Amino acid sequence: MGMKIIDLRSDTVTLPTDEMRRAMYEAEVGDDVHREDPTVNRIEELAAEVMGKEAALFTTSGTMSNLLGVLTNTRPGDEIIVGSEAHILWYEVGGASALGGVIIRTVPNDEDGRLAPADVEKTIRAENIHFPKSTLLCLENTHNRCGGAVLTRKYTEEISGLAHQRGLLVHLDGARIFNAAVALGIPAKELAAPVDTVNFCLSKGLSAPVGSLFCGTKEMMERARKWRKMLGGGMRQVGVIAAAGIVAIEKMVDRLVEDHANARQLAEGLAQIPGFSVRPEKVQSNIVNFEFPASVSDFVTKIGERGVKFLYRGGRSVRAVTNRMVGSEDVEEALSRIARLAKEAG
Ligand code: TLP
Repeated sequence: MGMKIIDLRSDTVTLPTDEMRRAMYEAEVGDDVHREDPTVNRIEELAAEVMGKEAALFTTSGTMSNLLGVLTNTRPGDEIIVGSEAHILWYEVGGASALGGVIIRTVPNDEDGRLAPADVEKTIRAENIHFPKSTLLCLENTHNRCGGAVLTRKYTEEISGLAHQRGLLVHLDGARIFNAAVALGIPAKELAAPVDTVNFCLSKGLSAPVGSLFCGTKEMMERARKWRKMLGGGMRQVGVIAAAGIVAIEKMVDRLVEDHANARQLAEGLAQIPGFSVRPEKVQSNIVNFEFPASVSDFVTKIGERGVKFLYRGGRSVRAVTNRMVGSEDVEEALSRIARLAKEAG
């Protein structure tokens, strides 16, 4: 019998909507390296508008946008400051160092994805013949490894103000900035206002198949465009992809509240299953980090065999990310499969 697969590994597994596929089919296109793709030009204008920046650049991925954040805002030999749990540090293959030639210095992230201003302050290098120059602070909102934690506008202003005062620029990894905006009930541009450059992704909760946007000043985007070309990211009739991204920005943001409600439902349900450790009150967006009981060895593999997919984080730690492919009734079904497995094991 067909068992429904409930995939909670990531919101990157979302498939394009029918409206996106139609928009892709009908997209007006041209050679974007010559800036002649009207659909790409449109998404870049739209992205700049929603982030409140002068300009934007369509990129292949969040990884590329974040790398552009480093390449555009620093010089080789500089030091960048990132959170100890930052995606840039953990999951971007060390590109900032390998390709940007920068030193990555970390400051501890608290469980809410924040960096303590005092820690940032003391990490910024003074002027000294021996020292590299601190030129960039990187933030992340929502914060992936910190369980989808949301940074508020006030915090973003405070920490960015400190960096600016000391002569650093600020890059925001806003891969899931719309989740943060929806959770706070404010426009995304308010969260991006205090920073110099921001990345956001189309291919996560917003369900587009490919693409991210890197946003900042016109002058920064001109330099970033050249870096993107060097990285092999100068694409041609890429309006075919951008068309889906326009639907993502215009139509897919508001429904993120459903993913957030489902994440809360999942966390509350897990809290009821003996041995599972989770803090539902900490769930602010679409990510739930939890621990499974010692009695259920190999939890992720075993529950995977029963059609519920999670991301294993090491030890007894697991990540779930709710997304458009998983409804409230699927969360209920996942919880009952988990409860059954736990009962059989323990
Ligand atoms: N994150 C992916 C994996 O890399 C872990 C996921 O499934 O969550 N910034 C943040 C905060 C991200 O979560 C991701 C993707 C990226 C950047 C990179 O985006 P892509 O995958 O488009 O390069």
